[in-house]
Amino acid sequence: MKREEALEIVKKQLTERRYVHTVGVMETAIELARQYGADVTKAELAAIFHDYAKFRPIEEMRDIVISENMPSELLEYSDELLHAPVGAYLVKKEVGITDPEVLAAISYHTSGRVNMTLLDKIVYLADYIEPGRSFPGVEEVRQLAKESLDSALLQSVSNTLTFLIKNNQAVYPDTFHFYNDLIL
Ligand code: DGI
Ligand code: FE
Ligand code: FE
Ligand code: FE
Repeated sequence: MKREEALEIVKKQLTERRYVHTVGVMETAIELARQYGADVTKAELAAIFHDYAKFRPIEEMRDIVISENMPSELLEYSDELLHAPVGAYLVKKEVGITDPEVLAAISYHTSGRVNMTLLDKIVYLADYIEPGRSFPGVEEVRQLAKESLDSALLQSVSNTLTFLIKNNQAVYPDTFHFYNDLIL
């Protein structure tokens, strides 16, 4: 699928602000893929569709988790987690993207997981450091990304965990597993 076609499809699913974020993730993912030797076309496609389900009604996403036998644990944690695995499902069903590597990168872009592939890592990091992001500590992660993919990821997951704990939010097990995988 051509970039223009993919962007046109995703634009209809998003707010203007979220679309601008998506283009930032796309550009950043392409740069990171070139830098770290990942498949640039797959990185571009996964980045374009990573937030495809971001504005789906929560009830629709919860129903899909149940009907598609996704981990039922997902329903116990923040609703923010749902758009990643549900997005991968909907992108396959509604857009016809079938590449399992692309779908996995979409599915794990919010939580991470153990044994992240290079493509998973690139989409996760691009989502965190794209130029529109202004999290505390994001500039440090941008600098680390120039030197080491895993160092940048460790700093970004660590920032996310700190944020969740400060805000009294539960940590999804895959997020912890991703952190442990990077630090061990
Ligand atoms: O969709 P984006 O805003 O571009 O970014 P994202 O898909 O990385 O989602 C970020 C949100 O997900 C943010 O509000 C924090 C939340 N989140 C990430 N990991 C966890 C989490 N929330 C909980 N409760 N537990 C997690 O492990
Ligand atoms: Fe997201
Ligand atoms: Fe993220
Ligand atoms: Fe995003």
